[in-house]
Amino acid sequence: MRKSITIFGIVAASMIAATAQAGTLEDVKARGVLSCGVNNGLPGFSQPDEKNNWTGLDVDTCRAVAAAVLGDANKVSFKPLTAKERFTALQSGEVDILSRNTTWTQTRDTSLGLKYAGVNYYDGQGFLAHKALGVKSAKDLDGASVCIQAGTTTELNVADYFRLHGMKYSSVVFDTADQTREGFEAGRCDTLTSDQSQLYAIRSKMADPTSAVVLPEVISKEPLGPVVRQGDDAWFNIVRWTLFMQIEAEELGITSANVDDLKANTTNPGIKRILGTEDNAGERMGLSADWAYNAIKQVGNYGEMFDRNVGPATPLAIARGLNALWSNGGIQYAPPLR
Ligand SMILES: N[C@@H](CCC(=O)N[C@@H](CS)C(=O)NCC(=O)O)C(=O)O
Repeated sequence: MRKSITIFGIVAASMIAATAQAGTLEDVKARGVLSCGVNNGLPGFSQPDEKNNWTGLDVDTCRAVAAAVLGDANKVSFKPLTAKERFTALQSGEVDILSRNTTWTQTRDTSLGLKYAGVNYYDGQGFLAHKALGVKSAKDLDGASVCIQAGTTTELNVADYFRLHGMKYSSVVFDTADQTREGFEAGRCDTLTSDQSQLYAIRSKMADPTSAVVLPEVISKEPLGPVVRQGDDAWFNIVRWTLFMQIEAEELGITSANVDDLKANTTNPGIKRILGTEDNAGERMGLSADWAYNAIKQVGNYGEMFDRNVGPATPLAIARGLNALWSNGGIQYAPPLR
């Protein structure tokens, strides 16, 4: 008897916990707007213009989910968050998705009550150094002072890197990206370290971008992607499969420009399945049959999203590299959408 009460107690407690966290899909539908936590200003990833129009790869990752769930990529409210604020905002329910250049690590996956839904950008940590310092490699940084942003994976990576190479450094820690850049520009440190994609963005914001160089070493793996709360698998699946679907759409050659034509005329079973004219993947996630059509039409496939925001034709001019499809020399790979 006692045992069964205990068991019942555990079951009941875990059911209550699950109920309290579940229902994000219903909440978003009832609200009519998706709440998306983003960086407060990182060119290529998330940035508002003077009319508070947000653009960027992380922004588009949320827009695609809004299009899939609500049929409208504009029904997103963007909540700018600092590195320190980001996880609390998601845990507390202030945002439905955290899409803020956030690295997937084992610690974060296991101790924050959060879950990474995928990787929208494979990054790695690097160094930006004053050109006047004359260093050509990170291995020349013994004794350097390093500007770092608090609350990021970069702090531990830099400690590991210097220890591994038997070098010394002193850290100068700031709260925001702008303060870190200003500290670097003001000569508070010899080098600034952060995710490589961000180094180019940071350098582009400097008064004299030619006075700094990005060193060649990449010292860590920084897989960045959207994060959701644990305990809501239905919502997790939607965020995960919207991103996978965009990757699969690129592989199948479905773009925002040809999606209408393909929807009406294609005989390709894989394309029909995604576009909901055969099979109904949307229904399995509590969405309409045109969930993917809406996201591709309004936001595009993964490659379009990459090119528009960070690709060679943008000021960041980042090559696809690791972020190319697996069939094209990269590691972006979506499991079958069936
Ligand atoms: N990917 C790393 C770093 C993410 C991060 O927050 N980087 C800083 C360094 S540039 C940033 O984006 N700062 C923007 C801000 O807080 O204003 C992580 O998840 O910890």
